[in-house]
Amino acid sequence: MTTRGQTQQFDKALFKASVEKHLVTTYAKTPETADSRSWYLAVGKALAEISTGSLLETEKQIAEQNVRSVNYLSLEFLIGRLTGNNLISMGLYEEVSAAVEELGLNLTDLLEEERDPALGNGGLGRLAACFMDSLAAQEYPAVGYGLHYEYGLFSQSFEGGHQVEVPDAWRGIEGYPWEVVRPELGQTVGLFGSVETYTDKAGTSCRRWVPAMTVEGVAWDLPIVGYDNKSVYPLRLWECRSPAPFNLARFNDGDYVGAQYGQLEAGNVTKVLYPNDNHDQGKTLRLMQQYFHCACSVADILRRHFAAGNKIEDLAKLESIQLNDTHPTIAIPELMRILIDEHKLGWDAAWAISSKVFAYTNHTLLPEALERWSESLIADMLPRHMEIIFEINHRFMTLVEEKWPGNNEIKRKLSIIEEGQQRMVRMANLCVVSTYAVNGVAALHSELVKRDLFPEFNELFPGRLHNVTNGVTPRRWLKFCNPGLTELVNEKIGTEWPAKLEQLSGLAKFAEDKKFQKRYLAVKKDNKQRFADWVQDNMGIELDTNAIFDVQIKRLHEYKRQHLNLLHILSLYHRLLNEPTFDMHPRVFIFAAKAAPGYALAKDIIFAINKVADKVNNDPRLGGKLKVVFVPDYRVSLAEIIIPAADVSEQISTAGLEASGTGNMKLALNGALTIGTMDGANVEIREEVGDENIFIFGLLVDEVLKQKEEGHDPYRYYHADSLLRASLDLLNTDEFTPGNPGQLSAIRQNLLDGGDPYLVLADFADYVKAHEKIDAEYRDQATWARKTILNTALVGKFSSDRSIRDYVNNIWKLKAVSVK
Ligand code: H2P
Repeated sequence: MTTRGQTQQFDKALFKASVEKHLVTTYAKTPETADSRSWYLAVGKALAEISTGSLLETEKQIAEQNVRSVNYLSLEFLIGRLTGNNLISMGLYEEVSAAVEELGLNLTDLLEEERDPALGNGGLGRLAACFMDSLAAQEYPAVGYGLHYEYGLFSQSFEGGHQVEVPDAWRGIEGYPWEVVRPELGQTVGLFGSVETYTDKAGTSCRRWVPAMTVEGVAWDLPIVGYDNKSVYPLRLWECRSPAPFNLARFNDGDYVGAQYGQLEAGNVTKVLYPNDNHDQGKTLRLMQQYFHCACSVADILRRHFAAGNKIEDLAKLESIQLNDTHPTIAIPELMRILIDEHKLGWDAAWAISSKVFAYTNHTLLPEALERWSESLIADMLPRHMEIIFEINHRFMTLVEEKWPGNNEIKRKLSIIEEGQQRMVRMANLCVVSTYAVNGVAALHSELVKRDLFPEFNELFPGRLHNVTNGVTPRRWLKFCNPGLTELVNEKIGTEWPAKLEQLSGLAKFAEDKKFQKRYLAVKKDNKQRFADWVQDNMGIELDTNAIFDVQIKRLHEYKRQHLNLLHILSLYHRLLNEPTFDMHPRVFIFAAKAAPGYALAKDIIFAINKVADKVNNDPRLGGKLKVVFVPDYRVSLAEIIIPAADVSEQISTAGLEASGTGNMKLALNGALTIGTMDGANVEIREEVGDENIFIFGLLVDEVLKQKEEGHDPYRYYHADSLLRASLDLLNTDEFTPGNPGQLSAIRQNLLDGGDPYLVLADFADYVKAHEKIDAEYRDQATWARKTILNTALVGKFSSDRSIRDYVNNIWKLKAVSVK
């Protein structure tokens, strides 16, 4: 029996039998002994059985058609829980809900048992997950390649307000029900050793790498289920294991390997995801992770290529490899090595292929976040790759000399190798030189990539630099996470929008409709209640759903300026206590964020927000007007309950520094009004929703640059603005840390004596003004309703389906394959 939208044959009795079978045979529980978690695992396994069949069938049909596909290489895929989302894509949500009910279970409760696979830090990893969802939904042939970390991003708790990190064993003891191991796809990866010259049969002198050791790559596939179709694409995650026993005689040769043995335990390579502290620290194990990921993935791409009967010369015709940031850059010299050393192509022939296979996405302009690896580290671990990088650079420098004869300054600037005490390899430069397309992730960001980051490259390679504005999947970020709004939208514009988000514009005509406004606001209220209940149950804080829910959820970083938000909260606290005429609508400030374990100031900011929260949440003098909630352990499943409950979306980075943002899109889609700077995709959100439906403040990119050039003087703002002064000075008292003054002063110190590198003080006054406007406008509920409805209606552009079509049309040139 198949119902509408259902893409899989579904027989309720058979499904129930399968769940019960897995409960007993896979998880060794009986219906009597099973707890909720065992039932969730059994349901997950029963569903995975269906999707694995479809995955194999999709692989087969795509291989038979031998069409062009994209390979998305990313060190991070922040997929979130799969069960609920896959049920929606399979069109089986109601059916499975009914089936488990007959087993005496509740689907919503079961879904809560799934741990988030936290295989990413933030936006970059979440984007990769949305892109896989959109590739499968639109049936553009694709494979996602990532790493099978044993531990994902740490889980976070707070002790006395301080962040504490605990390892995240996301698979649990039983393993993750959705993953399936593919032993036949295993790869062997070399490391260290040397390069030797030898003479081949034809008498030609050749180079080859003789690794000192090898490790084994094991492939695990997670199913990416296409929405409302029969395609299931693999997200292939590589796990590193040691071959038993370490078998190369050379392993015992050189002491240099022996000396590093501790780090070389193969099992360590994919042990844990590196937290993103936006600071390259040249960690050996991180480079090893990157190479392991690339070597396994490139080998698997070639395996598929040859298995379909293709020749190496046709590689660029059939495969594109998208590098998600510079993290998988080492795939470039890896492919060159294979083409030259193993397939015996000459340099030019190899380059002609390789440079048409790779494309690169840049996600940041922050100089400290642009990866650089020391030449000596690469030369030691991957000696042949280092040779190839030198050769790429040598030929590139010839090109630069032709374009700008005798200009050594330009050469120094563009060179892949950075000269200095320790020579460094600039991975972004390697990417731009070696790929056929480079893209930024929002219009403004892509302009800045052209204008400020790579201007000379843009001259040298006209047409190589593109923009693809990010997007988010409407399936997870509206249909799944906001059932109330989904129902309302379905009623007004039908049910096709999850695959055609631009149709949401059909809601605009109801923006003034009083009845619709009421219902829309009622949905928001319900979502706020759902979140408030969660906060009550998990944190013991009571929230009033009549208050404005003001949300900032994202990685903790100075450039994202959670401390600007904090200063505003301090200013409200100060005014409530000191300005007798000051009035404000009750506000709940909601934060969620992890700080990289080594990032001291980020951790100080978390501590300060927690301390301020302790105080204001319990201060009767504030009359309940001000609440602050820092939700611990931010993750996808938390975002799914916070976002639908948000009234205000904080997107307040220093202009020019947030490449795009994607939380801004999710929040606007769910009806939160943005308070934001002219940065990243905020600029395009404003274009779509209109200036009157967004609260823009702060310096523009060029004003930021000018102010930095002229020398930003934080004390000038401090002395000129008494509210700012009062707010900052609160950090020096013991107001929030009774008996311990100075515990929060590091932030104040950074902003005043540390030079305020992210211009927090310069934007403070304008930010406060924008918040006052929000306060006033929220009080007029009809106006607010119109604005929030228009936000949902007018952000259809930010579907990741559109982003993927941009990539497909402008970069990858793929044709959809409809799986039968
Ligand atoms: C980063 C950028 C965001 C961007 C995202 C996806 C690295 O994410 O900073 O501006 O939207 O990539 O392109 P994040 O800061 O969340 O880790």
